[in-house]
Amino acid sequence: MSTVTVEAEPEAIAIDPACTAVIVIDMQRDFLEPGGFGETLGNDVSLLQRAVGPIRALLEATRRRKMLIIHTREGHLPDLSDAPKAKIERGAPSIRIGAPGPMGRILIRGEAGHDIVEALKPLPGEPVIDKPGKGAFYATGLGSLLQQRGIENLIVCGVTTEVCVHTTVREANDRGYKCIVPGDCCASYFPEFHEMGLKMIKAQGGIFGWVSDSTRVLVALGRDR
Ligand code: C5J
Repeated sequence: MSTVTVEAEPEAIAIDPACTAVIVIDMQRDFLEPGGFGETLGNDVSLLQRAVGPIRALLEATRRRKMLIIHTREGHLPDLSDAPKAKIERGAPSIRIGAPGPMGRILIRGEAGHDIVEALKPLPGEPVIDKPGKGAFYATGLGSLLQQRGIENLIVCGVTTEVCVHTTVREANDRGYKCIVPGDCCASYFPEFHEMGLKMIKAQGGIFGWVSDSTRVLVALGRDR
C-alpha cells in the first residue's frame, strides 16, 4: 500500500489511491449547455463551466495513476417509467422532463442533452452510471461496483454542488466511504449554495467528508508518502 496525504479541511486525510475512486457527477450537456434541463429551470448554465478545467486536470492526474474513474449521468428511460410523477410535474420549467428540446428530449437517456460534455468524455473502460435520481447510489449498480473494486475512499466532483454532488456524498458517507470533495471541481447555479454546500460537508469535524481543491489533490497524487 502506498498512501498519499491530501491537504483538506477540516484536516488532512491519508488515502491509498488504489482504494480510491473518482466520481464525476452529471457533467452533462443537459446541465451545462443552453437548451438543456438546467436552463429550462431558469438557470444561468454558464456558471457551471468553471468546474470543467479543474475536473479535466483531476482526470488527467488520476488516469496517470490508473485510479478508478466513474462518471454519472442523471436521466430517465424514454418511457419515463423510472421518473416519479412528482419530479416530472414539479415547478414551472419552460420545457418539462421528457418533452422535446433543442438537444432532444429533456433529461432522457440516449438524447444529445444526456451526453457528457466533450471536454470530459469518459475514456473506454471508465464506467458510466446512469441514475434516475440525484444520488448516485439510488437505483444504480454503484454500490456493488465499488465493493467489487475494494474502494474505501471517494473523490466526488461535478454538478451541482448542493444537489447531486451533496446527495451522493451523503449517500456515500452513510455507506462508510470517506469522501473528499475538491471544491473547484464542483459548481452550482447558485454560488452561495456552492459555498454553503462545501461548508456543510466539512463542518462539525467533517460531518459528511473532507473539502479540498484540485491543486491540493494533484500535489498529493504527485508524491507518495
Ligand atoms: C440537478 C444535479 N441539479 N446533477 N441535478 O437537478 O445536480
